[in-house]
Amino acid sequence: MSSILAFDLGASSGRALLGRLTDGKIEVEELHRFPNDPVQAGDRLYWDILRLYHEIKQGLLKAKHRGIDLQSMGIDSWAVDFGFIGKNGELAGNPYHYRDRHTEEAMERVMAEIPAGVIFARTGIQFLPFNTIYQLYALKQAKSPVLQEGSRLLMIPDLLRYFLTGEMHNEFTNATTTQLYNPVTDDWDPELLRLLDLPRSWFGNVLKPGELAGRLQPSVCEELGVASIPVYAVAEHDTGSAVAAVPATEKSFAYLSCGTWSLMGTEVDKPVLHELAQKLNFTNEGGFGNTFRLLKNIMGLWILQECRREWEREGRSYSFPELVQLASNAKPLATFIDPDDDLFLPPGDMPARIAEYCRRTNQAEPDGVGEIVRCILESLALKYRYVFEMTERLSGQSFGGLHMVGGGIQNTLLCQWTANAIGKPVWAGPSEGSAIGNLAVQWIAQGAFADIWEARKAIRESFPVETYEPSDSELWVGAYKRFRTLTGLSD
Ligand code: ADP
Ligand code: LRH
Repeated sequence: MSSILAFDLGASSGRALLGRLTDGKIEVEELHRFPNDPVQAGDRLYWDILRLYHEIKQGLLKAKHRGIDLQSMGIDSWAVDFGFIGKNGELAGNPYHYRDRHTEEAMERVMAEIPAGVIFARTGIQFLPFNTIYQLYALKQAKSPVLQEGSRLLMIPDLLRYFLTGEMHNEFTNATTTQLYNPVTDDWDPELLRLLDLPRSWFGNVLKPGELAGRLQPSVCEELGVASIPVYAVAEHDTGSAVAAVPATEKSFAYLSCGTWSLMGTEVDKPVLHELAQKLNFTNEGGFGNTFRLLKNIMGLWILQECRREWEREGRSYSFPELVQLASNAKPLATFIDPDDDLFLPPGDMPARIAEYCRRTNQAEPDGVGEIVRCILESLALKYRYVFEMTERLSGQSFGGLHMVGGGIQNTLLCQWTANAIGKPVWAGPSEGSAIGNLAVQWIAQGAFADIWEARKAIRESFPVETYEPSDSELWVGAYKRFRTLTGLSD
């Protein structure tokens, strides 16, 4: 029996999942879970990177205390963020959170220097204001001291792996999210680096998911009193790991990775680089086995997380199940927001911003917690329909339903409303998609599964998948028309 460990760091929490494989059946156990709260210090919003590293060590210690003989481990996390390792081998500065305001206007400025069409043709990546490319531009403009000759840029899992192994590598799936990686030449794009005056030496060799990235270094083994275990590069972008874990049977399928973000799309063999993909602002993020995720970011449950944080600040604490219960009692299909309006990207008072959006669009403001939560969840479900249709249009496929994975599937109302909105079944599971995809890639690397399809079959047979059949079709078709008009979303 092989025991391996997956660390999955989401924007709201992190966990260490122990995976065991017996006769093709996967069992998982959550060894460790920890919050991932960003830290505001002065004007800046940071990740608490050393705390995250500490939590990874805690996970390893818990495995040791349980007497588990680990064969390997892997780390995945949210994308686009990074740290620099200076010439002295130390972390230079503390990584910024992608929601920090330092990138304000950076995307527009870069696009004034390099046409958007050139950037898209060279990377296939959607235009999000916090992509690594714009963060680097903003740091350069600010003459940040972290940018130095001879430094190395490491994405978040690259950085944590470096602390563990002492080896510096960039991993493919996360590298693509920088919007500086060319999926056709399969390398950092020299032209974009030249145009932005970013030294090639900052960017290292790129490992594909499934390649060995090193072993726990002696100092770490000594500190923790553990044996040196192999550390694999997995699909280190959490969305890449989540999609690897989709328990699909069909080659072409639609998915929604539902957590802090909602990521909806399909898996393709080659990046889709034509004009319509750029116009619809779809992305082609690198995946396991040289696949690409043709998908679009939707703001997701972040808006609900921020409402919850705001209510907590006011002294009202609600669990997610309580919020879902309150929403289920509120008036249906009353008010809508476009979750992807710029208003909702930065942290802050989301209930007030939802009210502002409603005033702007001549709608009555939702009154009370239940109505606000209902507005968020129904608007998400309707936005899912919009992106589902765009995914079908772009890929030329018609999907029989939607696979949902991620922590958000514990919200059964959202799953049901998503089925209602798209008018097709939703298959929900597993909820720990990213961590399970992380485990699957380690097992493929070790030969325990022949390929991703064998791994997906094992996932299908090892974890429950809940089916939600669509209902109330007429109501939702009417609501979708209103939603499209109110939000101004065009074809
Ligand atoms: P991330 O990995 O991005 O941090 P997760 O995949 O862990 O996010 O999903 C977190 C989201 O899942 C929360 O924002 C919340 O909306 C939802 N969620 C978690 N637990 C529950 C629950 N018990 N009931 C309903 N929703 C839940
Ligand atoms: C989801 C995610 C998403 C990125 C965002 C920064 O956790 O990795 O795929 O766009 O975080």
